[in-house]
Amino acid sequence: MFFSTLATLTQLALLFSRTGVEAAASHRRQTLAVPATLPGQWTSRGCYTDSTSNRALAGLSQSNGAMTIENCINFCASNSYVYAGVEFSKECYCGNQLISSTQAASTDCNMACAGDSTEPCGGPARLNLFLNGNTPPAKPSAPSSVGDWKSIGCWTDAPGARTMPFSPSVAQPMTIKKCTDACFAAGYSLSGVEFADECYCGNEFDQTANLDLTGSGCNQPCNGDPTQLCGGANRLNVYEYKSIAPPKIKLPPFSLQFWFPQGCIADSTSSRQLSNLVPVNGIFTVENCLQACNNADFPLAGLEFGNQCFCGRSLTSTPVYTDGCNTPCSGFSAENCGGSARLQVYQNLLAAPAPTQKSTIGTWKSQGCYTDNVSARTLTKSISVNGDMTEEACTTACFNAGYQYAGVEFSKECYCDNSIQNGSASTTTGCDMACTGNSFELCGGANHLNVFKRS
Ligand SMILES: *[C@@H]1O[C@H](CO)[C@@H](O)[C@H](O)[C@H]1NC(C)=O
Ligand SMILES: CC(=O)N[C@H]1CO[C@H](CO)[C@@H](O)[C@@H]1O
Repeated sequence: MFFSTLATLTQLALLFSRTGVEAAASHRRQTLAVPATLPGQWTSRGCYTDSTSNRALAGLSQSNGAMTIENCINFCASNSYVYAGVEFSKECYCGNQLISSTQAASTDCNMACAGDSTEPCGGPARLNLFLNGNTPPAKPSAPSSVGDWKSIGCWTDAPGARTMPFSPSVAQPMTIKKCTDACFAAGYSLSGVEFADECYCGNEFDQTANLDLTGSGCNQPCNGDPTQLCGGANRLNVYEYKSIAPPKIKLPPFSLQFWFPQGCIADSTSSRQLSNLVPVNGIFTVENCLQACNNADFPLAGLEFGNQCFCGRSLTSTPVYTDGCNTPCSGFSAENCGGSARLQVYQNLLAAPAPTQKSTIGTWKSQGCYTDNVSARTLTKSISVNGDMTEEACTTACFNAGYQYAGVEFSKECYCDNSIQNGSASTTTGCDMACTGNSFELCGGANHLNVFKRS
């Protein structure tokens, strides 16, 4: 039984392989030729590459069992296209530009037309291309506005995570206006056209969306208006309705709800107000910078120059509030991300920033944290200050009293001297109390001093 089955299978395999050989042979015998006479002024341009994910001819198309070169040319001509292309036996594509396509070997276009077995109708991912003799019109572009909608650029999209959630029903062929009209009617303030004939609407973008900065992915003319761009493969030309507040990206997650703006302050490249420059995941927006600082457990975030995200536990110097935080975020132009030498600061009001010792206060330089001992003081002159204690208040009091050293202790004490006394040692622990007068500043701890020395 086993052997007879095997024998049968072997015979079948031989039979199939012989059939395959004969089919290939008959295929070779078949001579495919472009008709000598084509409709109107149309001429054959040869065999060209195509791709299912980015069509070489992005206008109208059709596919049917009666496809011939003449049928395709007549279809494209009646729809005012300059290019026609037949592919994979029965497909016909029209367009006014050849997109990301190059000439291929003529032997690649070796499939007979479904409607005429003597004519070549391209091949897999190969077009027989025809031109009507006219100069192709100017390349399509994205108009800066369409009615009350203005262009906000070319954005990425993905089938698994749509940049905009709603796909309205729009009568083909697609134009930008048909899509903005459909989005307006459905109550949305953002409208995007994709892949020549798709329309999407939303009020905010998904967080996975990215601005295609070069715009090169938005390269397909609308199938209903060859002068306009309608996105591309996984690319949207997006329009925003003018009279509605700027679009926002998807609402920030719960973890960002306690972050609040703290104003615009002057910053400088030589002395950063927030010392940690961090990378941002996804597009560069305010929200994604806050998220980066939040994830790293920083209570302060600052945006600068449109594309820099800084995090910190405290500002390095007293902030000077100013204007100039008006540079659009590089990832999302509807939001501002600081400016040139301008830091737009946000704070997580739930996370109390850890206080730190200033590195300098005028001519005073930080000496770090020292141990102290009530019966053998590190700095032996106790001094009182006006108002609540801060590092500045103590250094000022010691300066006025003529001392070279100043130290703050136990959140509210100030000591001065001209040198470190009684063999006190520098330490990295024990200075952990904020000053009573400034919660961002360290004022020593129990039996520990933050020491400054004047130069
Ligand atoms: C503090 O100073 C006194 C006097 O020198 C000394 O006896 C004592 O051990 C010191 N205490 C500490 C914790 O160093
Ligand atoms: C306990 C002790 O040694 N105290 C000394 C700390 O330093 C001051 C100033 O040098 C001395 O006067 C104390 O005797």
